[in-house]
Amino acid sequence: MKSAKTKASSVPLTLAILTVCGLAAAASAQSMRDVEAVAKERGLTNADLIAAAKTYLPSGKKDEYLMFASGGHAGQVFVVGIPSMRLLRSIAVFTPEPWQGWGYGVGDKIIAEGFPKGKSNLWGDTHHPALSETKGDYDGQFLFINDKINARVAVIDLRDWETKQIVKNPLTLSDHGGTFVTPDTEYVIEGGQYALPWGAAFAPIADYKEKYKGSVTLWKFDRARGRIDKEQSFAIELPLYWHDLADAGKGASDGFIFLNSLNSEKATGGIQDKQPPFEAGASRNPTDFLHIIDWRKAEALFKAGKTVQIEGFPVITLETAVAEGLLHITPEPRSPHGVDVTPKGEFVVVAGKLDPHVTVFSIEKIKRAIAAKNFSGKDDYGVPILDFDSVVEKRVELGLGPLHTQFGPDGYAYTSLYLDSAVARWTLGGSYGSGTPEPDWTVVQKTPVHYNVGHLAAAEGDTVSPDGKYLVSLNKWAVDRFVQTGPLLPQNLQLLDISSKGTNMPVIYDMAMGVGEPHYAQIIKADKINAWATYPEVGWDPHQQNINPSAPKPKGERVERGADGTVDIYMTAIRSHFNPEHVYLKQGEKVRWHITNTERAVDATHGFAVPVYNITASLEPGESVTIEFVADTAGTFPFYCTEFCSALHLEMMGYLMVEPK
Ligand code: CUK
Ligand code: CUA
Repeated sequence: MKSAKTKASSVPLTLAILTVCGLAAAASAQSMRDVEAVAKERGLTNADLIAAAKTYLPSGKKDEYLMFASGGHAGQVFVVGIPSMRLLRSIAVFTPEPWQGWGYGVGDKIIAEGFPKGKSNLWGDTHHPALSETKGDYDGQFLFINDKINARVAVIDLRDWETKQIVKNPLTLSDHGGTFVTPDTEYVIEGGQYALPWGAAFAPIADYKEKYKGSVTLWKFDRARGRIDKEQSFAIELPLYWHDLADAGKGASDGFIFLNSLNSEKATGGIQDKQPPFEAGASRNPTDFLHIIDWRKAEALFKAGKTVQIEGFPVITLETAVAEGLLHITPEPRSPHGVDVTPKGEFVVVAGKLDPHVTVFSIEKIKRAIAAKNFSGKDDYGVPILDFDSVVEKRVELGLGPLHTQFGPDGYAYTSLYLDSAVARWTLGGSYGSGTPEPDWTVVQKTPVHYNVGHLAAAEGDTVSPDGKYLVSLNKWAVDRFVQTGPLLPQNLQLLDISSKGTNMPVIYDMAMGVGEPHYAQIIKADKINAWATYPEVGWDPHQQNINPSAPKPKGERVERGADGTVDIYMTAIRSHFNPEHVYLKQGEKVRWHITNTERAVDATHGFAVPVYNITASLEPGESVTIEFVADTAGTFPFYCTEFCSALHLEMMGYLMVEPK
């Protein structure tokens, strides 16, 4: 196997320079000499120059793809342009973020919708973003993301890139098998992770087998409203294994959810009492269980009312799931992590962290085994176990620590190798086999990455029509790749060029991500997203995605005191003033401060910030917001615009004067 380490190739330097400049034979001798001089001075090889030419975007040129990456325990989403690997935006989700004005007067109610057990919680642990799909392809309309720490799911509208909804799962804390969408975004799947008593109620570990539960939740998505419809959502009780990643079937496997698990040992840890720790106890068995769930059957049962209410939420019990034949399991080796469905849906690729192989299951064989009741037994909960040998298509040895798999358009699959710190390109068989020059089910190339890769994201690489071209390796460690940034290092996101077949799959860019730990990411063609440049009309309420008839308008600025003692302030913002500029309140008054940015120019965003009161808002052109607070602190407070919006931006201010009682 050839190493793809980017070292000087045998391409003559001048040829590389010609490629870089795109000048072909007409290139002036002078510009060739200029490039040669820069390359020499900076110690750049031919491969470096080619990588630069593939990734560099001159000022004003735009990226071909957008990567929506989770932010790990930063609790946000990060959006990166490809191939430039420039961080274009963060999208505030579970964690307040002052620049976007999220959680400091605006968005607070959405964040609070997701508070667990009624307690304030101002961060999240985002893992798996899911772009909305139509017929199994990204449609660019919505993005979903899970919060692993508190089992929450957020909905982001990709017209204005703002979080619109956060739902808290009432059954559990900690989810990991989310978010994944069914092929037409009928449901957003959220698999739980660590087994817990329902509602995370108290139960001693001695009651583990009796009281602790597993579950997967299907959140119904109402595309017209752009919201999850909690009333049409339900969950399925699962054995108390720890559930890990999930994927939705498509094409040949449409209608199924695949959810893998660990800790089939039902280990309960207890290192402090000299019991085997979880890390040993939960990885003893050579296999765990892949769960195969027929979600259409489950939906029919839910609609027929065959659920029980748990924590106020409809749940199909494990007993019902088994009796109705909607849940099957099959062994999967060893300490499984990733489960990924191939583009046409005919195979399911499972990677076990402690097994050098990926195991490829065939949906045809799974369907046949279910129909023929070809079971090798039942687990402790009566769930039928499909005979392993009769559902496996192939086991392909890739290397150490395989985790996650993505796909290309041509029959290639790409799997991250955590322990090897490499990305493996290998060939699928079946109907994909003809797309590659190499034989089916073989490793073609392993490109080293720096270091400890987790997920991979290939361009549209988990859809029904992957694009190929680019793949990003989301590496957990950076070690020696960047200037030392103190003991806490950024993540290293490495861009690989996967446009050629065979062994040519070089790393062409290292991007330092110093704001969070992206787990998963999805890469979408940039022109599929129709983002607004400004809000459609002045007085737009982003929460309703509609015009707010009572939004402040020019000449309608005023302060009104209601009979109930609530003060409504109607304010407009335009370069370079707020109106009104003087606001008097009495200590203790309840305030609703409405502000409209009446600008129509692209990028004419104004900020609005009030000291002491912990208020900061970002008002994009046309946007209208309402900030509610109690004027509990007397004093004089200069409020001002936080965006440098014009030459007289510093003058865009006013005084809030709160008179003491
Ligand atoms: S997980 Cu982080 S590398 Cu949460 Cu998808 Cu595998
Ligand atoms: Cu408006 Cu600065």
